[in-house]
Amino acid sequence: MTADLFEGVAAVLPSREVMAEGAVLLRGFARPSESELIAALRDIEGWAPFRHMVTPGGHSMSVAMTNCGGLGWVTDRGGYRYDANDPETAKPWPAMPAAFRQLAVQAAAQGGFPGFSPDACLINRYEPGARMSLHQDKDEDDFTAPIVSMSLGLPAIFLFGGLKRADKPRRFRLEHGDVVVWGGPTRLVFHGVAPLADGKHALLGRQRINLTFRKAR
Ligand code: MD3
Ligand code: FE
Repeated sequence: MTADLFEGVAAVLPSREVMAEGAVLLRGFARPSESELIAALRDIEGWAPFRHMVTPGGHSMSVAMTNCGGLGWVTDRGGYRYDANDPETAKPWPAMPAAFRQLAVQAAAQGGFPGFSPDACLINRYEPGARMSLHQDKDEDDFTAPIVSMSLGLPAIFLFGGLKRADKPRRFRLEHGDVVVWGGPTRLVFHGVAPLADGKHALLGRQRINLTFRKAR
C-alpha cells in the first residue's frame, strides 16, 4: 500500500537532480509526452531519414542522425557545421514540432534557463553497439544558452567528463523519458555515450533515440 502510494507519487512529481553546477537531470520529464514525441519522430524520419554521417577524419559515425528545426547539425569531410538544408536532399530540415519545442523550453526553465529559444534539434539514433566518443559541443555561436537533451528507448551510460579531455568521466544511466539541461559551467564539458547494450524497449525496440535542442545562432 505505502509502496504503491510512493510509486504513484513518483510518477507525477517531477524529480530534479543536480548533476553538477548548471546540469540538471529531470528524470521521466518526457514520459507523459512519449506518444506525441514518437509520432512526431516518425514524421521527421519520413522526411529526413537517419543516416550515418562521416567525420572530417573520414570515419562513418556509429550513431545515425537526422535533424529538425531551422538549422541542423551536419558533418562530412569538410567539417562540422549547422545547415538550414539537409545535404542528402537539399531540402530544408523538417520544422521543429510544437510538442518538441514546448517540452524543451519547459525543461530549460526547470533547469534554470528561462526563455530558451532553440533553433536546432539534432536527433541521434543508437542501435546496440553504437557509441559516441568524448567530445565538446562547440559549433554553436552562443554558449550562454543551454543544451537540452531527451532520451527515449533503451537506456544508455552517459559519460560526463570535465573541461579537459583527460578528466575522468563520471557515468550516469539515462533512461527512457529522462531530460537533462546542460548549461552554465557544464556547457563545454567533454561528454560521450558508452556502447549501447542490446535490449528491447517496449515502444522503440532495439534502439535509443536522443534529441538535443540547441541554440545554434
Ligand atoms: C553536455 N549526444 O548530440 S546527450 C550530442 O546521448 C551528444 O546522444 C549524446 O552528445 C547522446 O552532441 C549526449 C547529452 C548532452 C548533449 C550535449 C551536451 C550533454 C552535453 C553539451 C554540453 C555538455
Ligand atoms: Fe554532444
